[in-house]
Amino acid sequence: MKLNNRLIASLALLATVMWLGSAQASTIDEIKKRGHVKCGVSAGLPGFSAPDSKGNWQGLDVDVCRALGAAIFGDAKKVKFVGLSAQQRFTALQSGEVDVLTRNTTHTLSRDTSVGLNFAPTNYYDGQGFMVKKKSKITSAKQLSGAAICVQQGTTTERNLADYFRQNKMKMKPIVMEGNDELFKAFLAGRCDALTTDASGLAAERTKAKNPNELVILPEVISKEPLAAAVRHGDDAFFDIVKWTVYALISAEELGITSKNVDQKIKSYNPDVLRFLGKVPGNGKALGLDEKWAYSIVKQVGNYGESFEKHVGKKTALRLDRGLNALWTDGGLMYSPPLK
Ligand SMILES: N[C@@H](CCC(=O)N[C@@H](CS)C(=O)NCC(=O)O)C(=O)O
Repeated sequence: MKLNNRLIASLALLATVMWLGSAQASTIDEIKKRGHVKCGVSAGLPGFSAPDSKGNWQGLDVDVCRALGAAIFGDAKKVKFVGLSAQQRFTALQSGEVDVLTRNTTHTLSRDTSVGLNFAPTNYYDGQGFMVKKKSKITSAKQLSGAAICVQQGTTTERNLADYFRQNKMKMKPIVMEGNDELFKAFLAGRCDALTTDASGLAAERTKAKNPNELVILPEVISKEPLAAAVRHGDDAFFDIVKWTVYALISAEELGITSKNVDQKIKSYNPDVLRFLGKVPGNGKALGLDEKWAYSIVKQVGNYGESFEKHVGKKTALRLDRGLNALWTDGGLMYSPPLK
């Protein structure tokens, strides 16, 4: 009898552990049941994520989210965007308010461990910089000793700023705020001498100014900011989907598959192309997705290079170079492991 009770108790414990395990590992089931992916994004960072004049979200980070909709549902529109400040983002992910952050978030050791995140591959290699007003005549960060510097709360930027000034034996006064817009307004109003954040963020903010040419980004890049999508710890299946969705965007560019030529590429003789497009099956099944998952990404969203040029490239207001974000074959760091 005692043995029986113990057996029942052990089985109950095992069942609870298995249930907890499966409950934790079910983001993708929840997404499928709900019918859309919930992505946490920056609320107003032109080029990365911001609503356009018609209220449609646009940007390089937004495209990662749309690519997830395309991969999971075959429909890039099956996504919802939740605008989050830097301070709000991790709580929103942990509480389940969003499934994934596609929000210019730097991959760091502490976020990967203590904050409990898993990072997808970097979708924008960045570094922290400073912006000043042209009329200040400042041309180097080394001239900022004694300056008041505007910085956003809850970012890697805050710590890098302190480190940089300490390392260079310079003093500064941080002006810290949570809201991006209020921070930029404070900078324009002269409450600080310089604004600091990721260089891409500076380029994005500059486009909001009445006269962007009056603002200068200084040449120093003081940190490494690999920006990547992130999911919660403990859900390998969903992590795999997010990871390979980003790789698919990069891989499509490597294979020369674009939103324009994707339908012709189905007739290709290249086995990597055929596997990518699902003509040779296997990748979809391995991820628990339709075999056309990667086809849908490129058809509806484009490849990484297309997304880059459309939102942040030379012909946009941000005018960013590919730089480190070029393919490895062009001297950059963008490289996808094989989709096979
Ligand atoms: N990459 C840094 C900074 C990210 C960040 O939040 N930057 C600000 C300044 S560019 C931003 O995106 N703000 C947009 C917003 O709050 O909507 C991090 O992960 O901590």
